[in-house]
Amino acid sequence: MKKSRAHFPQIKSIAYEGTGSRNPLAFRHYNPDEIVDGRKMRDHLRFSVAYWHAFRGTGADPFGPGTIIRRWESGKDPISVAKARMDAAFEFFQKLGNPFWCFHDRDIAPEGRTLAETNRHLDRLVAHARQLQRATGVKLLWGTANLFSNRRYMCGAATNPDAHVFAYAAAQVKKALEVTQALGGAGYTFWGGREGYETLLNTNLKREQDHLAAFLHMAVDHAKSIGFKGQFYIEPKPKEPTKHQYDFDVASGVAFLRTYGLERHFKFNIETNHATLAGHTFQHEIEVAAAHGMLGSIDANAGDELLGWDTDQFNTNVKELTLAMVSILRAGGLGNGGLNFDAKLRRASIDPADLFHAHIGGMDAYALAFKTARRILADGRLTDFVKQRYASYDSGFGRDIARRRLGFRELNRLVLTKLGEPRPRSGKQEYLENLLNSYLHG
Ligand code: XUL
Ligand code: CO
Repeated sequence: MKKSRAHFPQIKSIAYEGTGSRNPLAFRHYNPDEIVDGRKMRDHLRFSVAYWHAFRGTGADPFGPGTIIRRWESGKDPISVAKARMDAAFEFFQKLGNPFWCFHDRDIAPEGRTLAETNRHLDRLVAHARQLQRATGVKLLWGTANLFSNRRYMCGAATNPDAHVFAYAAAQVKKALEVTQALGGAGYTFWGGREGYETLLNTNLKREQDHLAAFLHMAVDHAKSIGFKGQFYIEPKPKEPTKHQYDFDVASGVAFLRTYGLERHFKFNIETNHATLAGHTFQHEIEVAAAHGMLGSIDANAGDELLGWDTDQFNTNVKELTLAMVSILRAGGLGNGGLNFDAKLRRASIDPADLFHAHIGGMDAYALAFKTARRILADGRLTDFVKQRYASYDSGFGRDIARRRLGFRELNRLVLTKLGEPRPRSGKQEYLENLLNSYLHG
């Protein structure tokens, strides 16, 4: 650990200094040790850093190569570079104070010439990660496999028209699951990668979905056979990289999992920017998952409403996050999931300190949202309003409707003989928007 401390020499550990602080490298709202409902705030929010953005992102875009140059990337031997990068990452985690991290297999170790060589590289870096986890106390929130960057996966992995590619992907995920287990991962994520299509001219949609389900069943079976107890997540995204991704949004994910008998084994990892791309709010996706008892974890980021792609920005929109937090807390929290910053620096944010500013901002925004959401729920006016709105289903014929004890015939008779014309009642949206603002801004 001594050597690794040199990677961010200019930055000290980030402390909570409260809202009076003018120190940009301090938390103003996130106080990890503050006890809320008998638990530390760090254990409520379970922040995680995404290795792929924070330590593999370079600021590259379709118009130019990377702009973000890191000192530890300069070595010649790829394994030594991977180790130095990981040292830098764990120094960053320690200074930031995030209790968790997440990675793809290929983020942490380079591919070799064969799968066997790739696995050997991975084993060396996993051994290194295990040491660093032990030394710092940082834990793995979830692992995953990169089934989308290599050329072999250009037409998908589990949905590839070539069974050979399916088999290769299966071998890769087998190893990724074992590695996640070896590092004590609390979960494992399946994001769709290139599981989708560009054109139906060359695609058998039904077969591809059947194959994806077969793949996920194999993953469930393998996890069982090795005793991996972590939570499996599906991370929906409607498009990008493919024109149409099969795990379009939470609702289509629920339908897919139920159709193929997989619903007991999966929850959802909901990414804010993916919700935006699907034409939903973040809160909508959380509510749909919660309605099915399948809210798992969050990829905490933001998109740009003016752009049609995954911009993966750090989210500082406290209003959006407060509404999300209301829904998360109402659903009973994230359990073994967490808030993983699947977010990257802008291309021009090239200073090492920018990586801290980005995560501090995201953590503070979530902490403030968490506190505000708790106030909203404790105050109860919003909850009561919604409860009252549906009160007619709590008794009498309304309760009989909800319990499916009445049919059209009975209701028809009831309306004709007794109820007559309903009296419309205001939805009061503007009043509620003002109420929300009063919690946010006083
Ligand atoms: C891509 C994305 C992924 C997953 C993990 O849009 O969100 O980084 O979170 O594979
Ligand atoms: Co993500």
